Amino acid sequence: MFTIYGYGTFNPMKVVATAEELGLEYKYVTVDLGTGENLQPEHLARHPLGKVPVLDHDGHVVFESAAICRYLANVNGKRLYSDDARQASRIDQMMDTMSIHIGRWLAVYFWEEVISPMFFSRPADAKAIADAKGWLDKQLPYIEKVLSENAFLCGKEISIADTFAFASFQIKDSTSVDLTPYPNILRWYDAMKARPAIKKADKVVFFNQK
Ligand SMILES: N[C@@H](CCC(=O)N[C@@H](CS)C(=O)NCC(=O)O)C(=O)O
Repeated sequence: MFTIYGYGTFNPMKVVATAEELGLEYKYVTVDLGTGENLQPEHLARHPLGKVPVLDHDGHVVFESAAICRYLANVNGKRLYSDDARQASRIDQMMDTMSIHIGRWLAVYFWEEVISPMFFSRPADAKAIADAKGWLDKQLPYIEKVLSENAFLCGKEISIADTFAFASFQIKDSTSVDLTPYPNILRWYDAMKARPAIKKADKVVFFNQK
């Protein structure tokens, strides 16, 4: 039995989108970050840093969204991943590029334009946004080139790199991130968004409807 602990944000979306694309049966449990439920002993026992998402697979508890996505693929015949070391390294490379670089700068927009005003009554920090934009202007052309050569981020088939990255790119729908200079990223984004599994994941994570 898979249980995913999450909240209506982008890191849990990476995991739920992966679970849905794999066609898994799972239970989704909301951990309310708004009331600090993530910092209660029950959740700290699952995740020592008090974050979501967390996966519990029959008592085997895993945190960090990338690790969870790989685990879900590995225990499901490596679907959406690969048993070829070279292809797996390409998928890992793309997920790390998203986590460490591009996803990080997209998250700045979400933090500054959505979280800060909503939860801390603080306006977006224009300098933080300008810095993030500067980095994205340098880094997004790489993703645009990748997607001009293939339908998906790691080739002709969807992989966990796509489900993982899609969740970060969703930030564009609630912030001023402008992807119009990148038609192939937008083509990929719209195609991902239209997939039944992604629509389902969106409902589960952002509207709590299983
Ligand atoms: N690198 C982690 C990031 C997890 C993370 O920061 N999750 C946020 C929600 S998207 C969270 O739990 N924040 C609560 C807090 O920091 O108190 C992952 O990918 O799982």
